Amino acid sequence: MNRASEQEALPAGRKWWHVSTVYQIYPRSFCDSNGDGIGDIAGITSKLGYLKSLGIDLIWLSPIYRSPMDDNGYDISDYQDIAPEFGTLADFDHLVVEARRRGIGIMLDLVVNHTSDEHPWFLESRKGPGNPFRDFYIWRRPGPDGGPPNDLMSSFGGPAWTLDPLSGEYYLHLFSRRQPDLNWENPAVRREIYKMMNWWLERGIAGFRMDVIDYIGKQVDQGLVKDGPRLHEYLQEMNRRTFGRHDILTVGECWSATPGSALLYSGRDRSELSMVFQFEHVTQQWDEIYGKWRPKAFDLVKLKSVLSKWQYALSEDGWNSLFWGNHDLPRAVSQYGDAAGYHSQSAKMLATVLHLMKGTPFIYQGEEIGMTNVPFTTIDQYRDIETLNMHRLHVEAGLSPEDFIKGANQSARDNARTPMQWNAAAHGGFTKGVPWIEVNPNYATVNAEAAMTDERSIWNHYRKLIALRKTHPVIVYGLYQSWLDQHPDAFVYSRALDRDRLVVIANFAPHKVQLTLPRELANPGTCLIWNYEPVDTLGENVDLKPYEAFAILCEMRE
Ligand code: TEU
Ligand code: CA
Repeated sequence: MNRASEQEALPAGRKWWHVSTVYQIYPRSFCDSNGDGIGDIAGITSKLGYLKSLGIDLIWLSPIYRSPMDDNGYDISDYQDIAPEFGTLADFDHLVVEARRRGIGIMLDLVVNHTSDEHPWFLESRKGPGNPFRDFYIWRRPGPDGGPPNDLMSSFGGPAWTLDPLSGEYYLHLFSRRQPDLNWENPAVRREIYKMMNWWLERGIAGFRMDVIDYIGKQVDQGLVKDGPRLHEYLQEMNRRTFGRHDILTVGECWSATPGSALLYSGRDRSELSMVFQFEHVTQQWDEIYGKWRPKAFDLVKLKSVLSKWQYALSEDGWNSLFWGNHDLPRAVSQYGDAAGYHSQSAKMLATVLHLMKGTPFIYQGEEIGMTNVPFTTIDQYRDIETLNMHRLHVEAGLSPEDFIKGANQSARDNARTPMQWNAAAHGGFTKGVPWIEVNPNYATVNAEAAMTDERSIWNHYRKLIALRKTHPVIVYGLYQSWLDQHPDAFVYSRALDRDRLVVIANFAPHKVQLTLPRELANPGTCLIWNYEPVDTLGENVDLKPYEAFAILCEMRE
């Protein structure tokens, strides 16, 4: 893919990734080429034809680096090598070349808030004060009571500090104790990271997804983790010293992002990132105290207000990323649709609503065939460190194991991590061996092979949406406007560019819905996408079937 020449042809302010669709692969669960039960790079390469026919432009690879796999690769022990279970550097280079041949770029997951406790930097650092690597990490003396220096907590449960008996000091880990946080205030740390990033850029990668990047400016002694005072300074420095010289896509994972901070990260004159992942539509469904483990009832009015707020806020500057799911989140059709009653219709409806908004859409592996949450019955079937830790803490605190599993089947990260379902063969065709985590038993009907041969499948719907983005600038650049904001079941929005107006109408309910549209939306046009029958003329009264969604393109009168 020749990005530089593509870029030259684009008008000012336009980027190749505005028109792109990204596909996220969780390597461990995508395709196992050698029967050891673990997905690998050769497996991914063998599925490039599948991804090409889906039409995606970029692959975001969750971490493939050498790692003890305490957190499935988000704990890196060597940034410049590949985990042996995933393959070799030669396999990776081959993947880059083969992907590029099909016009697909490879985007790496940059996990630089922390490393593994087996990273050589940490092994050195741990040797004690005075070691040249001591300040690569964040060490503090015990608090006055001999306990942790302060009450910062780890995302995976328990204190964010662990005592190292060797020096009698605590080190910080905002995730597992095997993921010590790097000290970004140390210029030597930043220098090493930039060197490593440049090494990958030279290998021809097309982007970086940056893990919890809003943490790197943390001020530990103030108890401040997100959005620290030097965060944007570091990102500008990183941009200048690494990818600023390359035409790549960068997306920061920022759970703390607000529309205001998103403009700092992704504003056109900021020289930071292309875009961020914000999670407001995700966390608005979480309980204030128990978070995702006690989700609130689905509230479409709230969801629409969050999504629209972001569309409006980044309409002139900055850029949105669009996603329903990823490797940390429940399956989209289970979370926002109706996997049991209206599997196909609701999955297509969700895709329609997301892909026709302004921003770059991200598809999480298996979403394009409507993969669903898991029906696990015991904790032994779970693998994720976060879930295993939380299980222990919650059950110790008195929750019944049955209730925990019920919650986990709705919210745990393993919902997204069961193997990709390729066909109706054993283990969904993911492996010839025993998979590291059980496949979802619905693979006999929900699988890629069946989806590709069915003209009306969810897969073909995604394919159509991805293609529409390439042929209709109104989808990429059209001005967003939402309608009927208080309607409890329907999501209606329009996009306008020059004389094109796209109207998107979706029913989020498992029952019929009647709408009265504002007169200005009622026009004849051409139906671009639908999940029941095409609708070519919008009257003021619209009858929607359960989870019906469609989009009509109208040409406006002068
Ligand atoms: O996730 C960041 C993060 O905060 C998650 O732990 C999140 O709170 C949780 O998954 C919500 O369910 C990133 C990665 O995406 C995740 O896979 C890693 O475990 C984590 O960072 C540590 O690297
Ligand atoms: Ca394998």
